[in-house]
Amino acid sequence: MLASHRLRNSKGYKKTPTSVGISKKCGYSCKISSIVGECLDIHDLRQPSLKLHQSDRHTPPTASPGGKDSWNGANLATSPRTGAHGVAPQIGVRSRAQFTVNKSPERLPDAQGSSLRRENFEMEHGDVRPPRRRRRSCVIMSIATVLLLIVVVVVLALTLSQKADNLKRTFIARCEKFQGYDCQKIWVAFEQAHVGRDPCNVPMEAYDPLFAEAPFKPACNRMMFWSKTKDVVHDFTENRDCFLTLEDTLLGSVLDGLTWCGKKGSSETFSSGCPGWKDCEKNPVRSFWNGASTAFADVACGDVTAMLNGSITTPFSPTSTFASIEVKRFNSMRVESLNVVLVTRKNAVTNCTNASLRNLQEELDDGIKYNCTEVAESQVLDCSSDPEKPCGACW
Ligand code: JS2
Repeated sequence: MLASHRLRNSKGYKKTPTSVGISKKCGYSCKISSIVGECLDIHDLRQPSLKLHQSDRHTPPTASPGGKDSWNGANLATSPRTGAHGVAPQIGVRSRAQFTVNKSPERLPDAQGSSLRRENFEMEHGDVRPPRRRRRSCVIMSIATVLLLIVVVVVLALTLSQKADNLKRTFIARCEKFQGYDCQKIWVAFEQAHVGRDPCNVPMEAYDPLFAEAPFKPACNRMMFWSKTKDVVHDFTENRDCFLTLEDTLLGSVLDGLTWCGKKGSSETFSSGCPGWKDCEKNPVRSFWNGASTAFADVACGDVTAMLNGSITTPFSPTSTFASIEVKRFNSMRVESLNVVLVTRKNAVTNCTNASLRNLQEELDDGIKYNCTEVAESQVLDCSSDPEKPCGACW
């Protein structure tokens, strides 16, 4: 619906040539010619059979107050405030119109017909209901709008808090899979790291109390690190207890795949509307995983294994968590050797002579022996699904 006033800018009538508009102020629809900018055609919808026409553009009816005009006996009260049948002032004043009365009763056979006709009529001619009814429907509309807004806000708030509750429920449910831990205490230690803080100002150290509450225990000769092989490595470690990755520890498995953050001035933990991994350095999820990787690599001991991806050109990517955090923490005091398992698919693009793997050897703490084995992904998956096969025989 075009509000005629909006079509009228301060300088007069420049917009779309002709259009039917319902003037917000008067609530009437009228054909507006942007050329002359006047109502060309006005219909009084209260009397669906009454059609106000402006045959001659520039001569409005000079109806005498309450008197019959010369057009088909239409009765036009022309007081500037209400005009004929309460028609809005601008008709009386500026537009010249011809009024025709079409008395054909058959046009409105029954209620359904009449409302249909009324609709078409209103579509064509705008809202001609009496001011009181119009005000009432406006009030009803605004109440409905306000109610709708309240419902939307309430639903949104409920959804958000539900999402936050879901996060806590998931956390506790996953935590309780591990025996001997006080999961409520661990949740509190987890929350204190980010609640009420700017979600881009949560450093790794903020999670130290959490790592103290659920420390990573060393699993010498069984610790598995990985990079760009998340699915195949976890398929292997979830089915075989030969090796342990960070995501197989309590904290790693509880928070794997989850997103969370806090907000200044709020005591809640949110799971949506949080900064992404790359949005800012010190976001809660990134700080947690960097802190967890640091703490997990710090307890690595004996023969350590790393499953890397032989189907990408840089299996040891300098920006990866494995390269930028974990390898740097391997201390030859604890770590005897690092065995790289380079998982290759049919479309393997590299092998153990890959340049980035030479960078890895240079990165390793002196004294840590290095070994690399290319293994077909299918062989790893076979081993995952065959618990009888000894771990050492998988590669
Ligand atoms: C965001 C997540 C999650 O050695 C491995 C593991 O110890 C791991 O924690 O970090 C190393 C792998 O990271 P890298 O080398 O960057 O490999 P990637 O394939 O790019 O995996 C990135 C995932 C790092 C940590 N992380 N980060 N959200 O849900 C999530 N889960 C994990 N493990």
